Amino acid sequence: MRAVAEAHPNIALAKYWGKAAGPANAPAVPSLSVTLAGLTTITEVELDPSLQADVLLLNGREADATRVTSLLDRARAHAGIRTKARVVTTNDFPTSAGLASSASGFAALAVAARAALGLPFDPARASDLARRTSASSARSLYGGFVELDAGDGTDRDLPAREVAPASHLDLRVLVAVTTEAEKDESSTSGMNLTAAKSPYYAAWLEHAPTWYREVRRSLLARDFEALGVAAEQSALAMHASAIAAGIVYFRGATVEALAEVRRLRRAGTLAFATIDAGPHVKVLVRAPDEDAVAAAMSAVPGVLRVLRAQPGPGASLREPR
Ligand code: 2P0
Repeated sequence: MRAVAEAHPNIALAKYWGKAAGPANAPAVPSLSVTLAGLTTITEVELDPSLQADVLLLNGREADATRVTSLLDRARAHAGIRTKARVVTTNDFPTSAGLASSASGFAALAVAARAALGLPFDPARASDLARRTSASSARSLYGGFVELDAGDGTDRDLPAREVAPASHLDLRVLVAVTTEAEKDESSTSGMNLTAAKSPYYAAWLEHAPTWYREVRRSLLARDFEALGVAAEQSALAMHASAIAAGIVYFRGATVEALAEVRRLRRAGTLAFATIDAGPHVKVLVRAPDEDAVAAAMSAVPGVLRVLRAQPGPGASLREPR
């Protein structure tokens, strides 16, 4: 009746942007991400027969439970149980600001909800469950480097899968935080507007699989430079397609941080940028360059602070307190 799970955000190296045709919230393009240690969501699900509707407490405040209920309804249908739930979830990093808190949130929710309903721990089943509410969250079920295929227009199961373990590459991800404010355009609405209005969306759909394949190849070859080049291209092309539809996630400090990453590269440091549906810049570096690049990014005008993360574990169950 009660279970607690923990999950970590993931950062896509090859981006998902746009949904496949069909009802199942499947991506239009394949993506490949790294799950991060050091940033954590903890979610408790408690079934409570006295509740008339699901209740969500997000970082101590009651929040809209619509998407939580969509995931819980699927899990409840699978378990043959109708009881509503109280969901208490906390992040130790800024929520809703392009740091993929929805990814760790729905991954933790899928694991905790299945356990509270008496279903066995099963990462693939939890990944498919999470994906149907938030596609990027499917990748946070697994640790290390993780991929998610594009949908094929059917309702078949589509879980993510591990490509390589966290220990595969000595990658560090430095998150240059540019604002504490919540973003004004959600990922779902941003990508749907891009699909509807951007003259470059077709070009994104055409080229995204090429960057995904190059990210995958260079990752498996441990070719950090080729990986960084392809990851940065994937992110900038995703944003270019969105910007052409009027969806601009960048702020001034985002552009300053991008310029600093390029300056570091000209000076001989292998640093590459990726940006999600928010204004923060995530810098990909190798472990020996971490301290110097973190110091350089901290000095960029408008960068508030720099979070440090590295490849980490997938979602798991915890002992309820
Ligand atoms: C990604 N993003 O691959 C891309 C890059 C943000 C930018 O997946 O509509 O919350 O819930 O499936 O998964 C964030 O979007 O979107 C995301 P929905 P989601 O990480």
